[in-house]
Amino acid sequence: MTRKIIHVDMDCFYAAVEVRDAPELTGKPVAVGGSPSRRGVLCTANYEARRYGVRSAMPTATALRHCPQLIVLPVQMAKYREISSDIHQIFAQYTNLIEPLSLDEAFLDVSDCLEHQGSASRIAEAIRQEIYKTHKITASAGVSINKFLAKVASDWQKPDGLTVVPPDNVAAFVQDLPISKLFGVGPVTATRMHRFGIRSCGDLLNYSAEDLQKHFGSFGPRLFQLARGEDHRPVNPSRQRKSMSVERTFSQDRLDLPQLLESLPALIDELKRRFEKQESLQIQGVVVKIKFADFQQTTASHSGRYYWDQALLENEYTDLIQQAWQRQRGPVRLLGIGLMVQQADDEFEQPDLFV
Ligand code: TTP
Ligand code: MG
Repeated sequence: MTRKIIHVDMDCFYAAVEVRDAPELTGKPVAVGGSPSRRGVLCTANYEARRYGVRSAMPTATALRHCPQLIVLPVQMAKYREISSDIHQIFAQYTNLIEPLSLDEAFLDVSDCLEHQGSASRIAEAIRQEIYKTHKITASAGVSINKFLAKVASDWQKPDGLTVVPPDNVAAFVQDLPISKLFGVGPVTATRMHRFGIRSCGDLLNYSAEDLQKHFGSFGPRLFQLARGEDHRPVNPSRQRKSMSVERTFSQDRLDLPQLLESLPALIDELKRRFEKQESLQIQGVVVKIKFADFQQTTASHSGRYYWDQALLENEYTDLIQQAWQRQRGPVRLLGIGLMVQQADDEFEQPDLFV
């Protein structure tokens, strides 16, 4: 049966929220991120700022060279998280099959949804309108028969766009699609493909699955499918993320919160070394673990995408440690901090066993 998949992605999410809350900034280049004096990086920038070449993950100092009048606002994760969970509630009016990818992005499988006579395009439009009505920020959405096409489509007419790729348009849509739009094709793979003269999915159609496997290894069969607009991955509401963590058992229990927090910078340094050893890891969340002197253990976590920004992560961990510590307020024997991570092209490492 043909599925109906929607991908919703908020437009310059953090920046949009900040401009909404400070209307005098409307029309000005605005970014959200760490301060240049603390070697911070930008989480995102609005579309006005992007015109100057300002990009996500760019060091704030560099961004200010591109655009000296750029207004850089601090990150307010708690605020974005709250809006994100409200938006999730809007999705939940239409389906339970929701796979959040980050605070501002999710896949929805609306194949069985009866609202709007089951029209996925009208459901997507209703969701976009509802988000705008309640939060005064815009979302873009893509609608198609699978996750790959829905995701590419949501990006097609950003910001504030809706793009629908119906089943009979799939072949034409992928024909001219640049290979850089495929999950798992980063700059390195793209350059290799360009050397073969492969620029669009249409160019890939000339290669057999065996050829692609020979040239691109285990990714080959995926390429073969993607070039044909095929993607069988289900929308998975409970996708597990891998984690990476470091912990420390104290030789003497930490008696109060300030004492406990003293050990945070060293743990963050250690985590950073671990994180930087692996290439192209995306951070999907942060987590802390506390073991009290009586061996009771508790954890607290925040999900959401992060770039490695020391000051921001320090804030997040401090917040979580406070949260977790409040539960028992006693001496602590162990503190652990971790990241939920995903390989940038991990999308496809998902076992196809579910299919
Ligand atoms: P994106 O959807 O990637 O970006 P965006 O919403 O800012 O812009 P676009 O209009 O192109 O969709 O990410 C959503 C938010 O998550 C973004 O506002 C900032 C944050 N973010 C990080 O902090 N780190 C990351 O690695 C990514 C990808 C996003
Ligand atoms: Mg977005």
